[in-house]
Amino acid sequence: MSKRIIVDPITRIEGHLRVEVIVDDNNVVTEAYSSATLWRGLETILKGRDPRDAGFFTQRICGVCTYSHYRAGISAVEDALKIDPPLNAKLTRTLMNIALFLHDHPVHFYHLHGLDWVDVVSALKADPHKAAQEAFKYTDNPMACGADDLVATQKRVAEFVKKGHLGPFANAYWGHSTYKLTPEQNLIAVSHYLKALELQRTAAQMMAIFGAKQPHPQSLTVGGVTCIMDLQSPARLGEYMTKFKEVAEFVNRAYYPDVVMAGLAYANEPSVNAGLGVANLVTYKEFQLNATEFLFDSGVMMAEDVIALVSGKPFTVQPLDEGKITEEATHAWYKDDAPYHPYEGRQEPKYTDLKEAQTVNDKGELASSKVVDEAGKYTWIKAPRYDGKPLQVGPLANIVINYALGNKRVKAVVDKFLKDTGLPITAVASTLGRTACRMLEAKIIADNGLEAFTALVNNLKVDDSTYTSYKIDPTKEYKGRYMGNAPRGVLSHWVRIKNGVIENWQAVVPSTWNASPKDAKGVRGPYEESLIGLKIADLSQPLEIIRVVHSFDPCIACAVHVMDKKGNEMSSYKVNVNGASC
Ligand code: NFE
Ligand code: MG
Repeated sequence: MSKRIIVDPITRIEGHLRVEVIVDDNNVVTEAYSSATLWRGLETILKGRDPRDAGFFTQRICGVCTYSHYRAGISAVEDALKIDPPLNAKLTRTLMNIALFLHDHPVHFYHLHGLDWVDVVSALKADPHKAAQEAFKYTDNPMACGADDLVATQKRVAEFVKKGHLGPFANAYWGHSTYKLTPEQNLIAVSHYLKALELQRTAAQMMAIFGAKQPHPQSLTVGGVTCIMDLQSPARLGEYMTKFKEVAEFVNRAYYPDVVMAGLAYANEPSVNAGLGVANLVTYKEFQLNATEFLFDSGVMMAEDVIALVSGKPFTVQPLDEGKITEEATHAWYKDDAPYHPYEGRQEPKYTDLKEAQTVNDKGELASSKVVDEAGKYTWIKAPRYDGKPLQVGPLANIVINYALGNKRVKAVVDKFLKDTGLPITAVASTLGRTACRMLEAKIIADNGLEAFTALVNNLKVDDSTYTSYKIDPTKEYKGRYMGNAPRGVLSHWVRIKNGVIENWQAVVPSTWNASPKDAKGVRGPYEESLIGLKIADLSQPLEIIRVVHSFDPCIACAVHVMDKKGNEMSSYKVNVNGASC
């Protein structure tokens, strides 16, 4: 008899996500449902507003990638009004985006996802001297991994445990059979977990140098940037460079070696060396480095081309056709099911709740429980599609497509990683690959980001413009969009302006692509698809499900752009091993 596992909410993410899976008699996942459980309606709030204010609203879509939505809100209006901001403004925006990515990716690996790979309790059993030696296997210059550092780390964690204040280390599945690091390796990673907390502060300060604060920076405006005093201050520019180097050093001396270590240890673990899921990938050019060059390029690769690439066969990378993007709501709690291009998109809510079902609870008793309505609507997240097909977005898509395009900066780093781990290129197409590609993306930014800084400093010597003026003609209609890459993948905002105010605004967000429900044809979204075939060792401890879903770095606040008016109903944590018959 098939069984249903409900993980609700999946924690250590932004927002509220419920995942239900059906497993067969061998505990292998045969069906999956990704359900976002809260709604807000930022797109509705934007209607009728002055387009110049849009960025200040869109940045409130999320508390994590606030900058991504801020810049998207500003840039979509610039696109509509055909404004080309000065190079100084573009490069300042790059520097702020670098601050965001170098903040976000390490936070994800260490503080949101790391404990899926790292057993903190095991780290307490490690020999710190052996661990200090072990750290040299993965880098010539390990950070925070001297024997003294590691003794101090163990003491800090042990004191935490002794007081019973487990904080972020509570409620995990310590000792789970799929944890693969040795106690010494776990200790190295825990030391970096603590160090990464300090790095969060530094990266936030990098953003605040030009953005005035973080989160929710304030210095972008339609037409340019307002941080003129900071750009004219050598001390402020120097401060950015110092902090950049500090964070870049962490990426190279801790993050990179830790992912190499995890790659080696987990290479043969079936729950992470599969799970690519939706193999259609998209990325968008990002990180303008100078007047003409970007660090990453755009492209779309459909599944057959991704498979050809990793099998060493001929493949193609297609240019992105923005006209092929739609969002539909067959299984989402909105009125209009049909697919609409984002310029025509709509989001009138139609909530139909979960459904009552007889399931077997943890004690083996028949009980009434709420489960997703498989045939009906089951999430607040719409289903974005490209030419009618789901796409996976995020660092995996960005790295694979740029590797396929022959992007030299990307290829060098990916080839080094494959050499350091001995992994084949096929290993990238997996849950482990998603986690590794996020680190590789951070490393490529850390290794090349100062090019944008140098270009800005040089340009400021000959050009002091930071703003392009413009007029909005209330008798004219405009439409425009922003496309770019946020830390979780391709982000687009689409605006139509009429009578001088916003007529329609749609945000199609990275986590909307990845957390998408099924569409009218029953085709699954990326989270759902990546769970199919996953074998779960112990149904009462579904760590494998959490690890796969976390590898996407879910942000459900972004995906639904929502705020709950009635209060938070989903505060109870439930891992329901209920042998529901289906
Ligand atoms: Ni809320 Fe976001 C990013 C955007 S959502 S974190 O990155 O855009 O996937
Ligand atoms: Mg939207």
